Amino acid sequence: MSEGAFKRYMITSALPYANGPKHIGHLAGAYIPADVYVRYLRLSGKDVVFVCGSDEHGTAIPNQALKENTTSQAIVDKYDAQIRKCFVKMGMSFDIYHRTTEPIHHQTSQEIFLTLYNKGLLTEETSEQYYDDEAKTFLADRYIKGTCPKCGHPSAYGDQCEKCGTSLSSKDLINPKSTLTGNSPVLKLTKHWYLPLESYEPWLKEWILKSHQHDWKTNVYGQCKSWIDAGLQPRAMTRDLDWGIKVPLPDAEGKVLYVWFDAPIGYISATRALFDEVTSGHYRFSTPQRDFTGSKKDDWKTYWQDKETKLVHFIGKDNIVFHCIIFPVILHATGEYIVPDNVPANEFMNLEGDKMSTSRGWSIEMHEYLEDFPDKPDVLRYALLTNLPEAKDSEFTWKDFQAKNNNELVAIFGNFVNRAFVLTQKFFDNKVPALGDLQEVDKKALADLKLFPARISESIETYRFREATSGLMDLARLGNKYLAETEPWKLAKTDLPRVGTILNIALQIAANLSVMAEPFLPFSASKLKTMLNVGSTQWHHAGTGDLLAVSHSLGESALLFEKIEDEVIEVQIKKLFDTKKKMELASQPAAPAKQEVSFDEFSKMDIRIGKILKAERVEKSKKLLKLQVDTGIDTRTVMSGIAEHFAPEDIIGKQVTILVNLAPRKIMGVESQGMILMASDKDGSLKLLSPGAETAPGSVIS
Ligand code: B3M
Ligand code: ZN
Repeated sequence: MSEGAFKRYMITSALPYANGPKHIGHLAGAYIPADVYVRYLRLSGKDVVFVCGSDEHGTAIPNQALKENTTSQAIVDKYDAQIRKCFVKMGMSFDIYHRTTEPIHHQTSQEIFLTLYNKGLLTEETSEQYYDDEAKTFLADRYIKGTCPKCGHPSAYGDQCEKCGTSLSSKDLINPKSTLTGNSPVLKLTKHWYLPLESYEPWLKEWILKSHQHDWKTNVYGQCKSWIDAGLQPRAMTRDLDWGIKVPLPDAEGKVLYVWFDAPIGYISATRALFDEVTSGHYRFSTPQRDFTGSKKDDWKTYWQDKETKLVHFIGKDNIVFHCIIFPVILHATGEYIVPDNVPANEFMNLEGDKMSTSRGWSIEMHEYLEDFPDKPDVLRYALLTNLPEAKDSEFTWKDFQAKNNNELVAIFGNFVNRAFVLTQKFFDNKVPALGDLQEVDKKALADLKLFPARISESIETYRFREATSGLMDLARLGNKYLAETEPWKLAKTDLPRVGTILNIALQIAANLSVMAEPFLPFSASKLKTMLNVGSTQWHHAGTGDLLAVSHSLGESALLFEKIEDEVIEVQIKKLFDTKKKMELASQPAAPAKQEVSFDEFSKMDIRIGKILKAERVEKSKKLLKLQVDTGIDTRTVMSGIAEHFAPEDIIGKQVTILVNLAPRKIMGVESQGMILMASDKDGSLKLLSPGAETAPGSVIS
């Protein structure tokens, strides 16, 4: 269908798993580009609904609950709240951010499952699945780990290898292990419902390979083609699990819908919830970004079932098969739903030369960025947009982030706007001056300005957001260059009307920037509009030199962007390396056991509870503390190499464990009579071993 044929837009961003914080690679993949697209559509007067929400099912959730020693519900509550808050602060303009644990989502998913079931489109099969005998449970997806048959990665999951991205089934794994007990699982019979993907091959070939060969991105089209060419297989749509949406059939005790069956349906239930909320006025998850007056509860259907709706899914590359093959097959098979017009998936964004990963501590988490740079969501948006992994993996570096801010946002965009404002304040009482006769340089600037809206539109509509963002910065460059060429500050004494003409044009360019920057830099665009004292303008009005009337009073000016100093960047780089090191140490196995000793040998050690009475630094030694310890037997001096870990004042009065019959040794001229026992933690820090409750000094440890 051609662009003009669509009446409305249904835009989705991948539902993030609520099993942990999300990082800036996620933002670059499925979120910021979608937000630019949607804001642009809204500014262009289009009818658009933009949905997202937390993906709260799947084995990733109970797995995380196990790690944090809490319940699945507590995990999704915690991370849904965190992710939701970060998205707001980053300017993500969802009409609704929903949750897949909501009843309306369970209902919608079960309805769609039953539609397929009742049409006889699901096959029932009993097959062998891995089972953990000790935990007494089947091991779905992420409950099982093993070596990837494709790339040899030793901890690939039962559904996917995170290293090479291959989608797997647990039986493909080499040397599989249960993540619950570490045991090797056994095979056991169980019944599941399958979607026979192979029956849809002809339809998929027609729909993707023929119809979308030219408008889908090559990375997306290529992945789909290789999937289809390799031959599709039936895929189980249910799991043996106690966390998820119950399979709505009588003989399905203990079974839930596969998370990749229900999660994309989350887009539909979010839309349904949105229309429920805007028609009832009872808002829980929506923050409608447009006027929904006159809408009806059932209007969600037009966005999902009317052929004149353009459905676009924004995702990362690891989700391609689910959004281009499995979910469309489900939608198509119902006979009721439309399928996506495009799925502009991005590749991955690496970080400082390595793959971004929260679990390895090599990432920039959204919430941490926002804690450190609370007033700079636009700077991150800009740094990501100019560096999107659109055609291939890209790389984020802190130095580049700083350069994008200092050399582009500050030096070009901010500087241009600032100069136009300062001069207008100084010479024209902060009012837009009149336009006099135009010189060649003015005509050229206005003619160039005219080309920008179409140029940026074209990039956005073809999902080339990097290009669109440089288009925006080129507009600021145009303004900067115009001022550099006309040098109005030199003319004030001799030709004030000429200065007025130049500033009129410069301010018109600034006003155009405030319109066209909105999708990319929403916070700065709104600040600039306040400075210009203007409201919102639709995209199709942009490109002209008459956005501001002569004599229009400008608002108060402020700095749009501020320089980021080297020290700030160094702190971030250090933090990155420190976190990685901490995670590496934490994931190291404990030191192997030492050689066996006899009971007699062990009983020779006389270990007691002691109390530190005095502690002082030792001159010329960085490591040593001189301690006076009450051993219950006597008070003695112990030289202890712990000065880098403890301040003397912090350990005075502490109960410790002391080996009292260690042969005395002279250390730095002082006789040390015994040894304080310590645990050295994984991160290299030392911990005192104190009894669990106040214990008399001299108590024997055995
Ligand atoms: N939660 C996977 C991911 O976060 C999954 C996306 C669901 S989109 C319907 O990568
Ligand atoms: Zn692999």
